[in-house]
Amino acid sequence: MMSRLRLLPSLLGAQAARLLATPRVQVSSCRRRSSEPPAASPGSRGGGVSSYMEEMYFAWLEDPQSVHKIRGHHVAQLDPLGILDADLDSFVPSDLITTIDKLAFYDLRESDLDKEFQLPTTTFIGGSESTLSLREIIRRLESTYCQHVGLEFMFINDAEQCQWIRQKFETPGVMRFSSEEKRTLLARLVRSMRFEDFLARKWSSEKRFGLEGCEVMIPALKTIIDKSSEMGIENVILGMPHRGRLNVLANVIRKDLEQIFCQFDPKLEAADEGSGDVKYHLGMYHERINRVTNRNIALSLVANPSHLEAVDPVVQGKTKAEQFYRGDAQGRKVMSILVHGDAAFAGQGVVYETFHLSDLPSYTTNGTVHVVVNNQIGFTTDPRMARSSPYPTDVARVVNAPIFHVNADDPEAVIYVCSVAAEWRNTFNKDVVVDLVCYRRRGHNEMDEPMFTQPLMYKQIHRQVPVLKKYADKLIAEGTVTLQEFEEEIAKYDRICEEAYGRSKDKKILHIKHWLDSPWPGFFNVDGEPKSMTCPATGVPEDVLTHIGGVASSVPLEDFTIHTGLSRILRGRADMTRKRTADWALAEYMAFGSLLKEGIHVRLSGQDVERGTFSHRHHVLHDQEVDRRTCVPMNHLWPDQAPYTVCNSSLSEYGVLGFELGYAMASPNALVLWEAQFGDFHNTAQCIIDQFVSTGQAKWVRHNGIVLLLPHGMEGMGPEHSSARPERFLQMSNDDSDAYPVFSKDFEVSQLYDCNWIVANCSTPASYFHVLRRQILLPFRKPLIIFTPKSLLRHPDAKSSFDQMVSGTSFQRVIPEDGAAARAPGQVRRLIFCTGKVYYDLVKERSGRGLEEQVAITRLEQISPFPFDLIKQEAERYPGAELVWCQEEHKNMGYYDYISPRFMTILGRTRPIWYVGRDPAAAPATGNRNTHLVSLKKFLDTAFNLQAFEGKTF
Ligand SMILES: Cc1ncc(C[n+]2csc(CCOP(=O)(O)OP(=O)(O)O)c2C)c(N)n1
Ligand SMILES: *[C@@H]1O[C@H](CO)[C@@H](O)[C@H](O)[C@H]1NC(C)=O
Ligand SMILES: *[C@@H]1O[C@H](CO)[C@@H](O)[C@H](O)[C@H]1NC(C)=O
Ligand SMILES: *[C@@H]1O[C@H](CO)[C@@H](O)[C@H](O)[C@H]1NC(C)=O
Ligand SMILES: [Mg+2]
Repeated sequence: MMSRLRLLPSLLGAQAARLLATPRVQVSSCRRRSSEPPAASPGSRGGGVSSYMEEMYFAWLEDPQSVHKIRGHHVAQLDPLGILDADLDSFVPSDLITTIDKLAFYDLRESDLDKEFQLPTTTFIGGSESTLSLREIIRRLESTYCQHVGLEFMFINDAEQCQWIRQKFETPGVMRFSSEEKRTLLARLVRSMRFEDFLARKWSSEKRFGLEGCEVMIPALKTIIDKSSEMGIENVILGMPHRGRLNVLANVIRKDLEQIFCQFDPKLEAADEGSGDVKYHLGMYHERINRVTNRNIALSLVANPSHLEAVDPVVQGKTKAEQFYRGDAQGRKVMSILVHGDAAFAGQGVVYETFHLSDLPSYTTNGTVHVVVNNQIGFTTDPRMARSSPYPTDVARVVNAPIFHVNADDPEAVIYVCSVAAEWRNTFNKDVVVDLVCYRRRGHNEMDEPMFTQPLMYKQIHRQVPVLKKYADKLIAEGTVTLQEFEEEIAKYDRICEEAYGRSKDKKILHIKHWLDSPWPGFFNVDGEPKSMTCPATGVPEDVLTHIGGVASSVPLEDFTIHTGLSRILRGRADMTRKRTADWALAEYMAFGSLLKEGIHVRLSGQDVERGTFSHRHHVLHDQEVDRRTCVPMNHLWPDQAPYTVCNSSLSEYGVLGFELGYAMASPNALVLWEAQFGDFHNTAQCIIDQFVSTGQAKWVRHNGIVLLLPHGMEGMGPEHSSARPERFLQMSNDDSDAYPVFSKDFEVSQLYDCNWIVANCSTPASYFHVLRRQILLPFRKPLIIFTPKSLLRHPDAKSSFDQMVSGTSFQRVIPEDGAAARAPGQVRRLIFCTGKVYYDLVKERSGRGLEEQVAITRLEQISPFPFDLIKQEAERYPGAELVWCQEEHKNMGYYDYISPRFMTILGRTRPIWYVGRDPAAAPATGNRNTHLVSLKKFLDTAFNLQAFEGKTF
């Protein structure tokens, strides 16, 4: 017996172990069964020092409780079907007293059950009583921890938080509801269920991913919102997958039913731009009065792609931005709710990435309520094949979030759990998970036959009484409502649906703009069109440049010691400013700084962006003497400037890019940039790029001005780090390669308006400066992808004069040759088009060969949308020249496949555009430095070999 008792303290955790050392509990009438009587000691009863044995007795008493708190959820009755164990294991922990025979584990006998014990002060099960019989203790613990609610929280490191949860659930009678509350709950269940029924009746063959089997999700979400509104929340941002989404739009967000029904009617013609999306992906924004709290509440559901969980970081980013614009630094006004499927929550890595953002200062939203629709199936896959963790929710344990499992067929338990979850979020400002253990009444969608794969489960499901009926029967039996009242409630909602359906029939056109998740009031005109179709010049007055240069090269705080290496860099910046030039880092400073001056918030996020991967940026200065004392000079430019945020992110691309995209979604008046550590790392965020950045506007109308900075390029650093895969971005660009464009007056802007995104590889700091500023000066928003350099950061020729940045100057999509060749274009034998840093190699090679008069070199700064107009001008200026495209990437990569048909189109197929660059290859670059240089030399040779293409046909 001794040995078993010795084990116990290790089960109790640090807090209980401390209690053990100073027992506050006294054993009242407990028979000691130890073979040895305790050493003659005054014991705690006597108030003296407690003996080891007494501590053991205390453990013996305290332990049944600890075990319930820690392991009760394993035996809780969570599955409404009664067939699966929510933790995938039917094992009953041997130390958990659930039945009388388990008493033996503690060397207790049945007769002990009626002994009275003094309750420790840490428990709440006694309510106002301080002693209970062991029988009653066990009963109460079971009813708290082992019935329809399974609580996982004892892993939380904070004792106060654990006690808070114990109080919420252990206190006797917490789950009692007033009849008013019960009637509201019933009415909400009626809406939830009858909405799905209505859709099923009217459109029996349409996919809608119904909520049947988890109808309780509607009252669950509404409870979370009500409770949060009561605690001061004014804006809730929701992200959720397909299941039950239409129901949420109708009954939680309260979108007009007729708008939803319209989406089912294929006869409607669309009235807006964009290809649209299926109805169960669209977003929504709605402001209304919360009927329970009588306060204003804004609700938005963020549009999302099919890719499960991809929307999670996007919702968090949007939430963070809404908090930022409201000055809600504590997260007391704006919060997010994320709904998940069980299979996706466990399986998708972005869930983990999103959790890891939850407590980082620049990424936290001060707590999210997660709701898992745990229908114990993912499409056709059983949980046992879908995860290795006991619960689908275990991922949340990494951030110490409490996890409340609840049987979805017990609506009152669900409502209680949700209200505690909302209270937790708004008390501790941390994440919390509600796991609704439910079932899926139909197949994956309404067309699917689930009996193929889950025959027994579905036999049980067919026998299952719907939760609405069960709950209505209960309330009728207890006399809370009458059958007649219940039937009237149903009839009332059915009538609402029918009427809306009638109205929806009259609609002829469908406005996707009703489905915007983030309205930008005032940015567009009333028809949702840009207020103009021109872009002002992007240069700024010289004194602004000089002022920013001054701040960028100084330390605005007193008594602040910076690293000597950094002093050198700052002196370099001062020097450049005096000489009226800017390098890459300084030009970026000036772009950001000038926008901040104009009231535009700038946020730069990504791994190590504060310093910059290549140690060129240094936006955050660190005091070398004082730990963690930092200074961001960019925030000391002007007293009334907009705030600048620069933040090193976690080591994530998918999560962080999604987050910044969501941040950019909230307002058009911010420049939001995400920088990859090296450009090619963007591919781990490919889902956000494909599903949101490239296609978001076409699917959901919402513009987005996010900027992706993808640094490095072909610098001989091996297969990785060399190419950010421009070919992929270009392939997804939607400008037509074969249509000869109409050159209107504002061709540049209208082309930008029509495109899905902008792709640029700048060759000068000024070009980078202008393209960043144009991003905000445009009367609409488009994502911008910039391939940013490494070698040009310090290249002596890659500097720009202030003359190229002052008022009146603008972004140049194409920088034409301006040397000797341009002065006598008729003599020019070859015109090389290129982009980015290879320009400098070409110029050097040309001058080495003395070919300045024969060969012209023109740079494309913006590659997509393709500058047809300027390319045409350039080509026509050199009528006798051979046209060459030169790139550093391999032939099957880079820009060639994109530019080649566009050159053909604009030249009317009269002149070929020859390829100069590396041969096709599988890997983006070689790992061998020598091979890199040899292949560079080889293509430079071809570029200036004026006979290279003689006699070749195209
Ligand atoms: C990233 C991703 N992979 C695969 C799919 C295809 N798919 C759609 S629903 C689904 C099952 C989802 O199961 P669960 O998350 O449990 O949600 P439920 O449908 O059960 O509500 C799958 C695999 C998807 N939509 N997204
Ligand atoms: C919200 O998060 C911020 C940033 O980490 C933190 O400073 C603040 O204290 C948090 N607020 C609350 C109420 O926890
Ligand atoms: C951010 O990363 C840079 C390295 O690029 C580092 O110098 C800086 O200290 C980091 N900032 C913080 C706050 O950790
Ligand atoms: C930009 O394009 C040029 C030309 O191919 C290339 O040398 C450079 O590496 C590219 N830059 C980046 C960052 O990919
Ligand atoms: Mg599921």
